[in-house]
Amino acid sequence: MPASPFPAVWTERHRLHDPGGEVWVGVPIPGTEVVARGDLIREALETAGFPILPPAAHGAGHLHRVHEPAMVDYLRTAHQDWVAAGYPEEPGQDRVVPYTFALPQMVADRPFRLPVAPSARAGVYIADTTTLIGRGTFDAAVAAADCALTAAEMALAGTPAVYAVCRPPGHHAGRSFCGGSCYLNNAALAAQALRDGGVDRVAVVDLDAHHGNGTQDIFYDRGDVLYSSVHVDPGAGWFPHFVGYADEQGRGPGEGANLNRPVAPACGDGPWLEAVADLCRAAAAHRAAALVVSLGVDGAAGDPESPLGISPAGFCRAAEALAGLRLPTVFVQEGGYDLNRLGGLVVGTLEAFAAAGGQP
Ligand code: SP5
Ligand code: ZN
Repeated sequence: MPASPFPAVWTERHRLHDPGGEVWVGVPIPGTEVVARGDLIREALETAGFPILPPAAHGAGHLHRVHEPAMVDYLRTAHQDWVAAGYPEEPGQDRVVPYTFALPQMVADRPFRLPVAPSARAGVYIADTTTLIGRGTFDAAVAAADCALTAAEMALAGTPAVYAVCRPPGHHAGRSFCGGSCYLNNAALAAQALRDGGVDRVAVVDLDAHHGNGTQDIFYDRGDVLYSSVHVDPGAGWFPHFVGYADEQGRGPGEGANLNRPVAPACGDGPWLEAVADLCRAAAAHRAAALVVSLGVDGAAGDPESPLGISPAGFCRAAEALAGLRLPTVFVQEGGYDLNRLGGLVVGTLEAFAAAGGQP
């Protein structure tokens, strides 16, 4: 099989999303999910000779296959409602950021009331204070979703491997919540598009340093889409904190179709690659006919958002293991925040996949 680069789907519309930093433990800090990420990845792809294609526009109907319509409507209108409420002038915040949260024990067993104040409404749909919404956030999130959907459609049409350069990322966005710098779940949209295009069983393998609690949420009750993830152990104090433990294995028809392999902080390549091998075995046992890879490279040594310490060669070994599945594959960009290494890590991983003949 030739080691030729495969197509990447990218759009400059990612630049519409500038979260303008994040609020962490109450303090506004610069944040790491920055506009430059999308451009650095594009430059690295271009230099390496990957064909770069624009996404096709998809309607809200595609988004509603994995997201609650009310949540999509919220995202669409949140920033304009925020501005209309005057928060940019008083107290001086021009991004949507929640201050109070609809904790389940506070609102359970009562008729649900959508808060009137936009500041409070944010706490219904946004799970943390690091996922800010600016003027162009919704349009950029839709453009990222379009990249993932276009990539899935190319896979359905016979392209053996395709890479969706999604920014903002998606795997922390659930059926009706946003969080962790994610708004719409690009990987889940790709997996659902593959299902809707006639693929009976799909496997999602999530290599991002963090557990993809949004993707898990979306598919937790379903047996047709396996969700599997290696990530830094939430039990060791890491985001997303509440979810991502090994005993979360799916529910009802989805029982056994959710696999979490938390690994220890600073584990390095060895334990991480053992976990990746488990995820590949699970994808094969699931008899998946297509693969979606949530490709976060924030597990890399030196990344500011994770302590895993994975080497560039480690990501290549993971790519080779995925290639061994010989499945049509859609890569979806998630995290990765070391701006000096981001482009090289992504391209190196994709090239290792191609060189290993990762095509059916
Ligand atoms: C897509 C993705 O990788 N999201 C991960 C978001 C993790 N954010 C956790 C927030 C922690 C705040 N970061 C502060 C860094 C200070 N060293
Ligand atoms: Zn991450």
